[in-house]
Amino acid sequence: MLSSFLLTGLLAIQATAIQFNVSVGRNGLTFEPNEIRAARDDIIEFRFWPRNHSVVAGRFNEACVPAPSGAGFYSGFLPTPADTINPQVFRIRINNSDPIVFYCSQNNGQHCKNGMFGIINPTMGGASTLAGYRQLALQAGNATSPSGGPFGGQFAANPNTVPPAPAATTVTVTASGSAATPTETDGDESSTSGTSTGSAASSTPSGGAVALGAGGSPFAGLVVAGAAALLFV
Ligand SMILES: *[C@@H]1O[C@H](CO)[C@@H](O)[C@H](O)[C@H]1NC(C)=O
Ligand SMILES: *[C@@H]1O[C@H](CO)[C@@H](O)[C@H](O)[C@H]1NC(C)=O
Ligand SMILES: *[C@@H]1O[C@H](CO)[C@@H](O)[C@H](O)[C@H]1NC(C)=O
Ligand SMILES: *[C@@H]1O[C@H](CO)[C@@H](O)[C@H](O)[C@H]1NC(C)=O
Ligand SMILES: [Cu+2]
Repeated sequence: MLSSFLLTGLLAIQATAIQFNVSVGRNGLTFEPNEIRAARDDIIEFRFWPRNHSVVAGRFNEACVPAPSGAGFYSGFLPTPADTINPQVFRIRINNSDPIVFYCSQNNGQHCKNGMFGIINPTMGGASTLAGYRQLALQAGNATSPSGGPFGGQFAANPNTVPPAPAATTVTVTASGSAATPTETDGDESSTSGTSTGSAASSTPSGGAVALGAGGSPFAGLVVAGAAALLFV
């Protein structure tokens, strides 16, 4: 429907461009949303959360591997301290209605293999779906980052400078925070159950914002976020 609109309404393209905003690593090893229906000239803005993620345009027949011959885009890694969001966003422009798959190439925790990917303009079944890519990703080893620096997009200032207001779900949190202390010091997230609690704690600043507002203690923020992560699991 979108493509027929574009075919019949070329004059309307400029007026209808949309900016989609994708949270990178906000809730564990995730892109949110991870399915986007975008049209030519739309912008996808990737906003980076702790700890150290990237976004790479991939290929559908081989998971966690960059698109052939430098096509697509690569943000590079954007290390982001706990309880912050990265001051920079990475924006790409959509050139056509072809499906695009993207993934995070962080291998400390094998983010791609563990589900950190998304699709722009997925097909209804067939090869270009999240389910299809997931099957390949589960069998993948380490992800590949393109050689060299970022390409295929532009950096801009993040419109959000502090973690935004928390979601309402955090009201159910209780004081079961003993497992919430982050165990990593290397700046990367891990997929193992023991450390994913820690990474989830550090990558859920919305939960932290609740406790920071209520109790004023960064530690309380981690506890609440970690407990929220436990509930989420
Ligand atoms: C993306 O964020 C901008 C503000 O930075 C907002 O104007 C826009 O509506 C958002 N896009 C969507 C699809 O929500
Ligand atoms: C995968 O990446 C991790 C983290 O960079 C590294 O320690 C490990 O050696 C890599 N494994 C292989 C098979 O390259
Ligand atoms: C759109 O085209 C530009 C210019 O050729 C390119 O740099 C960019 O990577 C393309 N966008 C996507 C999403 O592939
Ligand atoms: C971010 O991750 C990349 C890839 O693993 C690594 O090379 C880089 O040193 C990391 N940066 C920080 C600050 O942890
Ligand atoms: Cu990642």
